[in-house]
Amino acid sequence: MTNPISLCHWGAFEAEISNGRLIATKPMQGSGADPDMIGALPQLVYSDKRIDQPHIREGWLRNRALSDGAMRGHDRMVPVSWEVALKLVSEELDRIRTDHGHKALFAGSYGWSSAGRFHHARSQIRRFFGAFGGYTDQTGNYSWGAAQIILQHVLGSEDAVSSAATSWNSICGNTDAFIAFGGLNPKNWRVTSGGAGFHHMPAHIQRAADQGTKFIVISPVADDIPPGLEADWIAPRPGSDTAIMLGLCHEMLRRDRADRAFLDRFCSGSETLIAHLNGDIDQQPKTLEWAATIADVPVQSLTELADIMETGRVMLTASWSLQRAHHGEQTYWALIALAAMLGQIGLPGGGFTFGYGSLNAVGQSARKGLVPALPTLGNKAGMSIPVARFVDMLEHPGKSIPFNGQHITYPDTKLIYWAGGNPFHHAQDLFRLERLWARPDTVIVHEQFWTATASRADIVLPATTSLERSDIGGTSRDPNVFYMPKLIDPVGQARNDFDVFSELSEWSGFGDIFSEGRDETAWLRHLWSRTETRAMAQGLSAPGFEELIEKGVWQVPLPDKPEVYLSGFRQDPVENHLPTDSGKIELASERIGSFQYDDLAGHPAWFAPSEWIGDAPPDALALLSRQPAKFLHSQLGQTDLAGDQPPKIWMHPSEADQRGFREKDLVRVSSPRGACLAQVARMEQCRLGIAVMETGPWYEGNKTGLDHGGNPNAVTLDIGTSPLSQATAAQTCLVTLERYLEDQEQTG
Ligand SMILES: Nc1nc2c(c(=O)[nH]1)N[C@H]1C(S)=C(S)[C@@H](COP(=O)(O)OP(=O)(O)OC[C@H]3O[C@@H](n4cnc5c(=O)[nH]c(N)nc54)[C@H](O)[C@@H]3O)O[C@H]1N2
Ligand SMILES: Nc1nc2c(c(=O)[nH]1)N[C@H]1C(S)=C(S)[C@@H](COP(=O)(O)OP(=O)(O)OC[C@H]3O[C@@H](n4cnc5c(=O)[nH]c(N)nc54)[C@H](O)[C@@H]3O)O[C@H]1N2
Ligand SMILES: [Mo]
Repeated sequence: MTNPISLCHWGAFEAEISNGRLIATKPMQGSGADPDMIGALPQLVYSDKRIDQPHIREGWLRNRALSDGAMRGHDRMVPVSWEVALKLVSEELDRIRTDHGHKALFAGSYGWSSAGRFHHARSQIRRFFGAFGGYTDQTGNYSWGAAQIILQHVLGSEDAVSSAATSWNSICGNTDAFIAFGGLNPKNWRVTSGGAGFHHMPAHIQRAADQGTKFIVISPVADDIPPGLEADWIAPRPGSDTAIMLGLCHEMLRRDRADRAFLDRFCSGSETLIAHLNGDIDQQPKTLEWAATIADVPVQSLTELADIMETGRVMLTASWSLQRAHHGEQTYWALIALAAMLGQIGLPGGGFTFGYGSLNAVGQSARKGLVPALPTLGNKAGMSIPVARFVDMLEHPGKSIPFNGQHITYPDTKLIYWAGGNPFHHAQDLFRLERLWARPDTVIVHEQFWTATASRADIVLPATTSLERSDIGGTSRDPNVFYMPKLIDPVGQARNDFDVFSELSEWSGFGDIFSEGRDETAWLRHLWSRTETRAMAQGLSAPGFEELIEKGVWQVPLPDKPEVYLSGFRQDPVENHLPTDSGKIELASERIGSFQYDDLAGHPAWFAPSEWIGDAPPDALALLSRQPAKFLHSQLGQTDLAGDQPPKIWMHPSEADQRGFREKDLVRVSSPRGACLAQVARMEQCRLGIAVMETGPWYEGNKTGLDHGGNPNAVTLDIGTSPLSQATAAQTCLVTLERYLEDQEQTG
């Protein structure tokens, strides 16, 4: 018998099951998924961090809402039956709604959850609270929250970061120079939101290189160049990319190589931008010298970059990390401006696309709309806050914040409900989160594992993993849709999030609204019938539900032509005008200008970030907290992939020498927010003035403000990118390092 195939965010896999137990997992043949991450699934599923049954915090069990929230994470967790736990959840939801109203229920529950689109925990919880009558939700995401807003103004939609991409088929053979701000780090291609059948990015890049594309990587760290690829490397200060892009715009104008006809026909606001580039108002022309000083790179390397851009077909890209920083919107706006100057937007292999270096399958070429999604039920409370502002919301109930031209007034949160996310992984400034997490009356978490978040809840309900239930999964970036069969029985007393919410909604009398009378199989069949209809509209014939189960995967036929982002607009900018105010690409935006935000002009501009290495004390380092190589965020952190603890902090050998650190020395990484532990690791190919850590280690903050788990979010800054998008600015962070001497640590 052949082994069953299933899917997770880090790829498709073959599972070996024996006597009802998952024995081993390996990448689906030919998929290119990472064997270490896939191979860790049995360890993950049977980890001793699994939550075996529902638990209630002792203090809450005794005093409920009157208990001391500061004891979260300290009190004993008392095991209880499902019946007791669900009754308490149900009563508490009812109490909060009656006493405080729907907005007091914070259930935005940001997080990646697992692959599998029906059991997707964040969709389930939002559907439940929609049926419940409303809640406070979260808008946007951590990945590209700043891009999402700025692109709506500049291009009329977020497509350029969320779904649209010039495909590799168009790049290969057409692109002369591929310029990657933030690089093309292969570690990021191990993951696709929803899971993908193919991990072919290294092959795409190799094919492009073989067909003559020259790669230029602009990143503080050379491992952002894929191994084996010959690429030019420019290593700027973090946070300076916008200045480089504007400098190059200025240079194209100076050399009379800017495509004025393109600017006139396809863009609005170019005069305003050009006036800024020339320094008409601030008397500072945005020359290459100006940019080189900000970025701390030789001006010669920028001149050479401009030489490369002058001829041939140029593809510009920026990793998502570049907009997860203070003023992150500007980087994306400036990249679009630079592409507009070159005038190749909408041509094969030219223009810009965001995120080739950020996620597997960007530009892979696949048909969209065929992966099912669980429909939500709206939110009658009409309340949603920018995703990364939730700690601020906990601190300042009633405060009004600017957001994309409007104002959002924070609700007074009485209950937090999370399923499918790990805020004690993803939020910035975790010590602040921990202080404010104590405030609400009640915290309820569905989790598979005793994460830092689950350990800090009042009511913890154990959830199944995607291997313990059946589902349908995939991503619109990849041409496969998977049936994900239930491979093993639930571990311990774990239940599906769907079953928990179904039962809660039955008790509260809105079972029909939430589940619509369907069980798992009926839902999968229903969602699949919608896919069949959509497939038909695209002239495709999807397999029937039974056939899908039997086959395990539907290989969707590829689109007929390579995708070229904005080619339709280029062919006919009137008929296919953009949904912006001007119908064109907005190189200046009157609308953004009218918001009159500080530090935000109506056109792309470089602003020094609030913590800026260009103006920092000599012992400071700019901390890049980037995506982990072998985890998915905090997921897999409970397996052997976590390696030696605490996690590493990489820096240039001379930065280590200057501080007297040897390899593997334990150091305290500090900022005004707090500190975390890390092990010194030297990295030759890295610029000065920076330190690099991976996100994902499990937070273990103590009362002295030291996180023994080594989570960089113990030190990151929790501010919005700008009043425009209020997105995470995690990459803007200065730290200092000192050797950690255990006996000097004060306990308290
Ligand atoms: N400093 C810094 N911080 C960052 C970033 C950064 O670059 N730097 N990146 C940010 C980004 S882009 C992101 S996307 C976020 C990621 O933040 P998250 O998405 O919150 O991170 P995950 O670790 O994926 O959390 C998912 C949680 O859901 C649980 N889970 C999985 N499946 C299920 C399920 O079926 N049911 C239930 N109930 N639970 C389930 C997992 O065990 C895990 O604890 O982090 C952000 N934080
Ligand atoms: N293996 C793995 N892959 C993942 C994920 C994961 O958890 N694990 N998470 C996925 C998710 S949710 C997301 S959102 C994407 C995120 O994708 P990205 O945001 O692109 O990923 P990062 O690793 O944070 O950053 C990419 C590179 O940007 C560089 N960089 C950082 N700051 C600067 C800067 O100011 N200037 C320049 N020029 N370069 C800079 C860093 O060297 C880093 O290696 O990754 C996805 N891929
Ligand atoms: Mo993300």
